[in-house]
Amino acid sequence: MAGGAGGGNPRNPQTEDPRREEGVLTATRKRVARPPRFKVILYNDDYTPMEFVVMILEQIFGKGPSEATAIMLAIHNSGLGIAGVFVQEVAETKVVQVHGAAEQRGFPLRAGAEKE
Ligand code: TYC
Repeated sequence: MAGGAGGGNPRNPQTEDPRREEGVLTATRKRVARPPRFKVILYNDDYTPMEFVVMILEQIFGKGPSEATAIMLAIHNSGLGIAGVFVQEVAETKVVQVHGAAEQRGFPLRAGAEKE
């Protein structure tokens, strides 16, 4: 059938479905839960090497070298910074990974997860 199933205007599929008529859309649409997001914050200290923080930002947070360096320097200069934003379980796992990697090397780097 020309114009697609249902015969509605293919450029305006809202006209095809009676549940989507004007004024009804918000009343019938299923609400999709959007889970809260958590910032993973890295804190500055005087002992963790800059290169190690950059490596953490690359390996655990998936940043490229220039963004990782910029975030590390912002933390170094301001005291803390956001490494990434995730759902709670992922954020908490990243915090554990940061602490594990830092402790393995004997560095005092600290991280925390904070609800947005
Ligand atoms: N301040 C550290 C140094 O001068 C570098 C550093 C940056 C440490 C960021 C922790 O989260 C941090 N070696």
